[in-house]
Formats: sequence, structure tokens, C-alpha cells
Amino acid sequence: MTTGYKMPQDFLWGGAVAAHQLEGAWNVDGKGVSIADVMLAGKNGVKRVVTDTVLPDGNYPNHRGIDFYHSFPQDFALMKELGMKAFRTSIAWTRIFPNGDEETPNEAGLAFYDNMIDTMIDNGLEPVITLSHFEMPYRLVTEYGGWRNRKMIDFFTKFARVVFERYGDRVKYWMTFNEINNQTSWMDSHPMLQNSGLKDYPAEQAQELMYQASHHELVASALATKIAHEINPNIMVGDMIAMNPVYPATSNPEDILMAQRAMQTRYYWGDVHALGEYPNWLLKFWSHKGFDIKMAPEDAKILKENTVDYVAFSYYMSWTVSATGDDYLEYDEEANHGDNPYLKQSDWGWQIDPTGVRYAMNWMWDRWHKKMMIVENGFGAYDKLTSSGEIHDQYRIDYFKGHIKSMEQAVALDGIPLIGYMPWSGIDIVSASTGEMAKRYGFIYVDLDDMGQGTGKRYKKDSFDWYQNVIATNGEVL
Ligand code: BGP
Repeated sequence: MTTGYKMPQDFLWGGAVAAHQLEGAWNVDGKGVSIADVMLAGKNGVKRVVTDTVLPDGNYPNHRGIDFYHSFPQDFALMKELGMKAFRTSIAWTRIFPNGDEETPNEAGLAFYDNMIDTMIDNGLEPVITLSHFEMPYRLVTEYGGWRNRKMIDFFTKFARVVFERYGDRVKYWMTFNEINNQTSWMDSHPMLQNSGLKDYPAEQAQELMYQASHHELVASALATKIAHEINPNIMVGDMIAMNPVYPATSNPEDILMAQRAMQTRYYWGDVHALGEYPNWLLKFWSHKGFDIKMAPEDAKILKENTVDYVAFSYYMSWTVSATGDDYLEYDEEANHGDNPYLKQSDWGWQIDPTGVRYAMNWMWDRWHKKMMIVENGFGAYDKLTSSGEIHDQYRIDYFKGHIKSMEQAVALDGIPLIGYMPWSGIDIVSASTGEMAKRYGFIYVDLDDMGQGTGKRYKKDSFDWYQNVIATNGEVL
């Protein structure tokens, strides 16, 4: 299909992954234990649970990932062949500060990312780096209580300073916390929260602690932005928001009001990051709940003076909500959500909504007035490797066609300043929510199963050739 739309000349077409989902080598070259290393993988929809003991290698496929720690030169060569201009990954905090509270960083970990970043650049890929993608040193949780503890701000900013100083000359685009706002939705299972021990608290108290932990993350994010700009004013630091537009189930004004509150609740993190202050409704909500969120006197100034340079976001699906009749409009995913009769779902129940990308981009521009980057978008599916080594993933191509067209309309017709598009996940990796390999997102198939067994061999899917042509025509032919 020819869309008639072309993206700007310097548009960053790429792919995106996260360290703990593909690197493997979980205990190599001085790497410490991260929270991702001590989670049991749930199967299709089953929530992960935390264990206090490090599991024997093999229980959770992230211990091995796709062995990207050793295979990245060949994998980047494939990305180059595909024509990608950029690549998003994260730095595993535990490779740099194995326990999180050391005085000095681990040189072997720093050297690994030197090599990885240089190899990316040699392959024509602009590096786009997340500081914390669903992980942190496990010791910071067991010894300090994770992000509930304000001390985390110092540990995180020290880590941020070390990596900005080391890679800031080569890496322009950074993000602080991956999908920071998913903490409202995954109250009992979000990695950051689960590993702050919040699952052991009664719901109300856990909610208060979630807001407290989030405040510490927001201050840490603002300080990291400040540090980056001091080191190199050309660095662009973004927040990273999981964007799920929330629609009212009907045109009943009560449903519309609830949908608005759901958006306010999900995206206040974006408000603080982009506007530098908390919204009024949230301050009222905290006082109604009796929540006492502790803030240091300097925090308001830190947040106000160090807003982000751009908004990075993931987009997979939209949600639909109905009112519950509560005057304070408390948004509760379990109570308010329903299916959208106009949308189909993936095998994991994720509602497929290409139009929602355009809606979301307009909504964010109106609210935050920041440049944007799509750093995740994709279709998790069961792929089949044929005996002749092919993968016919037309369903993935169809998903991308719809979403890219909608994104292009937002740019060409609505004037949204979009810097790049990095579909999840370029190459097959371990699923974050289920721990499966079987939930695949890549243009490149990796021959490994849920237990990490297989040849590890890479195969190009049909979507590889398709995306190659999309990039070659700068988005004109989908
Ligand atoms: C996002 C995460 C990613 C990623 C993706 C797909 O929420 O930022 O880490 O994995 O979703 O989700 P999943 O792997 O659970 O299918």
C-alpha cells in the first residue's frame, strides 16, 4: 500500500529491546543480581512472583536471554541489513553497580557497553538508551526497601552520572525509567513495586507507598536530566510513558468523566516530567485518601527546572472504561475496564487499535508540547518456523501497516513533531509480562523456546523484508 506520506529525512526508523530481556549473561563479568534475575516467569497471563533466592540458571529465560551479550555484533549486522537507522536498548544497572551501593563502578560492565555502543554506531545505528528498564540491583530492594526509600535517588543519580560521563559523547537520546506510569496498573505485579515489597501491604497502604516511591523516581529522573545537561548540553533526556488511550465505554457523560480521570491517573507522570508539577486533582485525591506523600523542600524546584526534552512512549493498545458512581472518580483498572466492541484482540487479549496512535499523539501534544518518539509498538504472536526456515507473519505486517499509517497521519496531517519510531522488539526476546519466548515480537526469529532451549539461530521473518522496504521508502510504501 502506498500511503502518500513520507517521514522527515532524518527520521529514526529502528527497533527496541531491553537489557534483561535479551542479554543473558546474568552473572558474567562482575554483574550483580537484578530484580529481573529473581523473578519466576509466569505463563500466558499468570503473574510473576518474587523469590528471595536466585534461581538456578534455566528457570527464568532472562538468565540466558538470546545471548545478546555475546551475539550483538552479528545481530546489529542484521539490523543494518534491514536498514534500521536507530536502536533502543537499556543499560543493566547491575553491570555498572552490581549491588547498587558500591563506591566505584564495575569497569568490565562499562567496557561491555562501550563496545556495544561503538558497534551500534559502526552499523549506522543511532543509540537510544534507557537507564532503568524494569530492573534495579536486587540488594537495593532487600537492604533499603527499593524506591520507597529516598536514598534511592542518590544511588540512581550516581549510576546516571557515571553512564552519561562515559557514553554522553556518543549517545544523544536517553530515557530515565521505562513505562514509569505502569505502576498504577500493575499494583501487584509491576517489577519496581513488587520489588519494593509492596505486595505485602494492604491495598490502601500499598497505593500510598506507590505514590511515595514514584515521587522519588520523579525527582531522580529530574536530577538525572540536570546532570546530563551539565555534562553535555546536546543530550536529550526523555521520560518513557506507557501510552494506552482510555476511551469511555459509551457517550454517557459519567463514562466520559471516568475516561478523563483514567487518562489523568495514567499520565500524571507525564505531567510532572513535561510540565514540572503535580496536577491539582492528584493533590486533592491524596488529601481525600489521607495520603501523606513526603517531599523535600527542594523537590518542587528540581521538578520545575528540569523538565524532559522529549516524550518517549510505548503504544500497544487502547482501553475502555465505564463509570462506577464514585464522586472522587477513583480509577481502578479491575473495576472500570471493559472490552471495546469495535476492536479485535491479540492472543494475549491486547486490543488492536491503530487509530489510537493518532489520538494519543494529538492528546500528548496538546498537553505537553514536547517532541515525541515512539519507542515501542508491536504485535506479540506465536510464530511458526517452517521446515524451510521461513516465518510467514502477515498478521504482524498487518498490525504495523495500520499503526504506521496512523502515525504518519499524525505527523503529516496534524503536525506532530515525531523524531523516531522503534517497534518492539526488532529481534525475538523474552516477554516481560509472561517470561515466555513464545510471545514473539521481532522481525528476526530466534530459535529458542520458553526454557531457553534451541539452537539460538536467527531467521528473517516475512516482516523483515516488509519493514526493510518501509524504511527504504521512508514510510511511503507500507
Ligand atoms: C512493555 C515493556 C517491554 C515489553 C513490551 C511487550 O510493557 O516495556 O519490556 O516486553 O511491553 O510486553 P510483553 O513482553 O509482556 O509482551
